[in-house]
Amino acid sequence: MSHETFMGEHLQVTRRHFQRLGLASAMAGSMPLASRGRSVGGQQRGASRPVPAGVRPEPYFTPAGEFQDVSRGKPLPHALPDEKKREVGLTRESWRLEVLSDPDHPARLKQELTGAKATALDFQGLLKIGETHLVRFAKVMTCLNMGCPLGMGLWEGVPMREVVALTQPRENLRRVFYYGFHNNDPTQMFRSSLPIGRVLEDPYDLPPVILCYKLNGEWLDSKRGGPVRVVVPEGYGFKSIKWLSHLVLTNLSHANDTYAEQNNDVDSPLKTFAASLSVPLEVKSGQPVPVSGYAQVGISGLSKVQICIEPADKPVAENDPYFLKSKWTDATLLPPPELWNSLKAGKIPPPTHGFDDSGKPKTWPMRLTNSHWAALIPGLGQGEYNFRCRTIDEKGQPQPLPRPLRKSGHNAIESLVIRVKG
Ligand SMILES: Nc1nc2c(c(=O)[nH]1)N[C@H]1C(S)=C(S)[C@@H](COP(=O)(O)O)O[C@H]1N2
Ligand SMILES: [Mo]
Repeated sequence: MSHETFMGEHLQVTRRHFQRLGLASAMAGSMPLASRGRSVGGQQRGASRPVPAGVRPEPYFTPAGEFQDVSRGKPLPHALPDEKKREVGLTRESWRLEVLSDPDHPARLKQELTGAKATALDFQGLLKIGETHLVRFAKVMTCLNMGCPLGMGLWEGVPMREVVALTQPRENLRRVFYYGFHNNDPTQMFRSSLPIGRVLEDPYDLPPVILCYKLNGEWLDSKRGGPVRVVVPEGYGFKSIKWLSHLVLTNLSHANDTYAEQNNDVDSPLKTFAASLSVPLEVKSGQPVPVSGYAQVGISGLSKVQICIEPADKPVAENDPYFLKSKWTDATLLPPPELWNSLKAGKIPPPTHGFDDSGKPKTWPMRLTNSHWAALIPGLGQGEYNFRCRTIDEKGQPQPLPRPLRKSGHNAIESLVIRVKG
């Protein structure tokens, strides 16, 4: 989807919102919603910077082919020729999953699932589990350090615990390591891990950790990690290993994720934060300024999005890195989409975690997904202003609190300049 089409869609939902407020004319004026670059990490980018692919008011779910891709591997596993994919287990027909005990820190299992013993799980076996244990949930895929989402998906599969159970673990099992196809080159292995407790049980009403084989109702394609990937509902992207080939059951007590190598915090779940999508670069004095954007709803939920506009020459308050002393006003959180256009029939099929049987979200905004917001700033006097937005989570904590540290997930407050002409 092109940048123009994307912004067209965003404008459509926000326009509907402003029209309900009787403000259609305010928007007609100087084409105030002309898109501009989003800021990332507080730095303003050029006006031509494309809107992040993963942020969609409608159709809301990102078509699989439009996710942003950050996959590693030389060659990229999804770029291998079909014949090679068949040979290495990257097709539904050839896929096999081994579930092994870690030789260095063994877990005691009744049996391993191995290729050698012809007990490895195949795709039919996985689907069989799905007949009785199907899990489906909405989740935004976000890369830890990038902040901007790679895509919003409706992910479908079976709980990892059902596959672990096939080995009949007895004791000495504290963690699951897992990795996928990596061109048979140990230096290319991209692995992640979870405490066994998270795999066996779902705290705080989270969906289970799944072995995923469908996205938005279609088979998971090769680029998104198919035939099978892990999806960890509350995790950043690096926990959701693609081209899954191995689960290793271990008695080691700590993480050994590939992502830990870059000074990343590999245990912290998704944060809540807001970002703008449409803020005018320049407006006329006295004219109301419509602004809009999205918020990622992390583990602590979302109660509000707020905005703040201050003269650019206002002295920066001391000891206030999070602008707690600034004057913030509430933006409007936009309702869920009426049609889920990227899905067949435009509907969320039952059962889906967090949705009722008619396909309506049980709560909104919904944790682990994107929400959209809009606000109208009253007319301003001539000059330059800093525009900021932030979230307040369900516990009342303003972004980037309670977790402002950068390496546990991007959530810096962004800052944009609006010029008001006489
Ligand atoms: N096997 C494998 N899995 C992987 C990766 C990878 O490079 N190789 N990248 C991870 C990272 S860092 C992210 S952010 C997500 C991105 O998922 P997506 O490609 O579906 O957007 O995949 C994760 N899973
Ligand atoms: Mo990532």
